[in-house]
Amino acid sequence: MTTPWWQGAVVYQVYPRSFDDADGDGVGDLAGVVRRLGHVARLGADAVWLSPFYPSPMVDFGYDVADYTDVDPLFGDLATFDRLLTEAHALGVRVIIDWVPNHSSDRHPWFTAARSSRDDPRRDWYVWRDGRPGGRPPNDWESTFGGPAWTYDPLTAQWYLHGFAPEQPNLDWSNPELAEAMLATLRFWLDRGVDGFRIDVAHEVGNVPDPPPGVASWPREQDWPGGHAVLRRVRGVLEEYDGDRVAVGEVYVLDQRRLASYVTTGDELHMAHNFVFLRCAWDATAFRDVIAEFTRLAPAPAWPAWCLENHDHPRLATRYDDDGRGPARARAAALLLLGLRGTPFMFQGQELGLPDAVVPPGAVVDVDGRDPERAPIPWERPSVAGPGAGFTTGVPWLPIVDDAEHLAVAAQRGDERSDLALWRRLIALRRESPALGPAGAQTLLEGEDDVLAWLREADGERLLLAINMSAEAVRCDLTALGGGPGRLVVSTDPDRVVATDDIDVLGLAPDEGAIVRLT
Ligand code: TEU
Repeated sequence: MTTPWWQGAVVYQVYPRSFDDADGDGVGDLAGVVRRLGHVARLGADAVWLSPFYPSPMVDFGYDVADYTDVDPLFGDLATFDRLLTEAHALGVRVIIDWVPNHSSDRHPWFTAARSSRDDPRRDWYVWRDGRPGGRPPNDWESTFGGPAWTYDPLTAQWYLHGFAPEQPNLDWSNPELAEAMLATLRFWLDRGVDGFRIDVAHEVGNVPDPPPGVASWPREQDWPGGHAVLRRVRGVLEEYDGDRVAVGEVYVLDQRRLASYVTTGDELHMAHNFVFLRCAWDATAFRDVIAEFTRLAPAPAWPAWCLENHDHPRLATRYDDDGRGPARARAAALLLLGLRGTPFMFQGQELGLPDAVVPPGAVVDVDGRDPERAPIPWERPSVAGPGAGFTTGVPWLPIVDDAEHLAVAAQRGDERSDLALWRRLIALRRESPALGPAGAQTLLEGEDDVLAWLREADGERLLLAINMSAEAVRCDLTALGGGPGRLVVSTDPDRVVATDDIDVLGLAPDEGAIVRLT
C-alpha cells in the first residue's frame, strides 16, 4: 500500500479574511490567497486548508453558511476559486476546504423554508421542539457562545436548536433528504478538484437525542452517537473519488479515548485535530502524556494530526508568554509540531511567530472574542507599505499586530535568525529526512522531567529531538537518553551556533529545542 499524500504533508491553514486583500476593502479574499500562494510553496507546505469562503451573513465570519456551493462576493466568485485550485496544484500545493455540516446560517434558503411552516418539506431538516410550560425552552442546554441553545420562532410556535449562535440553526442529519443534500455539496467541490475537507465540529454532527432526563445542561465537547454514522457516509463519498481525498475533523472532545474512536475504524475520518494537545500547558510531562496516550489509543494504521494554533485560540507567542518567553516557546513549538509522527497543521502567521494583536474594546467584532488571533498577516513593513502592512491598501477589518515592522514577512525574509527561516529549515529537513517522514518510527524518551525528548528513525537514519520546557539550562547526556553521540542539525535558539563536530552531551537553553542526527 502506498502512503497517502496527506501523511507526508505539512498543512497550512488560511483564514481568508485575514490573509491578503486584493481589492482594498480591508477584508482578505480569494484573489489575495492566489497571489500569496508562492509564500506557502516557498515555506514548503504541501497543502492549504481554507477556512470558509461561502456566502454568509458573517455572524460567525463564514461559519454560518448561507449556500454550500458558492463563494461570497466579499471573497470573490467560483471562477476565482477555480483559479486558486489550478494555481495551487501547479505549485504542488493541495487544497482542503472547510465544510460546516453541523449548522447552516439562518439565512440559508433551507432554513427560510423550514421556519415558514410546520408542514414545509424542509421543516425536519432542522431540529424543532415544543417548549416547556411557561414559555421555557425544551431544556436548559446552553450554546457554545453562551445563552440558551434554543430560540423560539413565533411564526410556527416551536423552538429550534443551535449549538452556536441563534443565527446558526443545527441541521438534522437523521433526515434522509437533508443528509443527501449535504453529501451532494461534498461532491460539488470534489468534482471541482478539491483534495479534501476540514469538517467543522465533526463530533456534534448527528442525530440529536432528546434531552436525557435530569440532564439540564449541554456539556461542552459533547459528541453525539449518530455522528459516527454520518462520518462513515462522508468517507464513502470521498472514496467515490481517486487521489486520496482526505477528511480531517475538528473533533473538540477532550477525552482522547473518544477522540481516537473517530480515526481507528478506518471508515470515518482520516485524521482528527487533537485539542487536548492544543490545550496543553507548556510542560514536558503534559505533552509527553498526551502524545503517549494518543499513540496507545490510536496505533497505526491510524494517523495523528497535530496542531497548536488555529483561528479560535490565542497564538503560541501570547498563550505561553506568562514570563515573557512566548516567542522562544513558539519557536520550540515549531520543532514539536514538525518533528512528531503525524500530520502537522499550522495556522497562517505561525511561521512568523506572530503574537495576538491588541484589539481595543471598540474594535471587537467576533461573537466569541477570537479577534486577536485573527489579525491580518503583515506582509510588508508598515514604514514601507503604510498602516495596512501589505495586507490591504484600505482599512484592515482587524488591527494589525503591534510589532509588524519586525514581524512582517518582508522583514523576516532573508534573515537567517528569523522564525520564518527556522520554519523553512525545519520543513525542508522534514521533507528530505526518512526518519521524519510517514515511515519514521517514534519513541518517546524518558530523561529529565523538563525535557520532552523523542527519537525518530527510518532507513538507518536516527534523529533525536529534544525541547527544554523549563526556565533553566539543561544538559542531556545523549547516550543515557538512548542515543549515543550525534551532530546538532537544528536549534530553535537563533543565537546558537550549529557546529559540525559530534557531541555526547546536548546543552539546551531555557525553551530551546534541538534536533541531533545520531551517528
Ligand atoms: O469551532 C468549534 C468550537 O468548538 C469553537 O467554538 C471553540 O470551542 C471556541 O472557538 C474556543 O474559543 C468551530 C470553528 O472553528 C469556529 O470558528 C466556529 O465559530 C464554530 O465551529 C462554529 O461553526
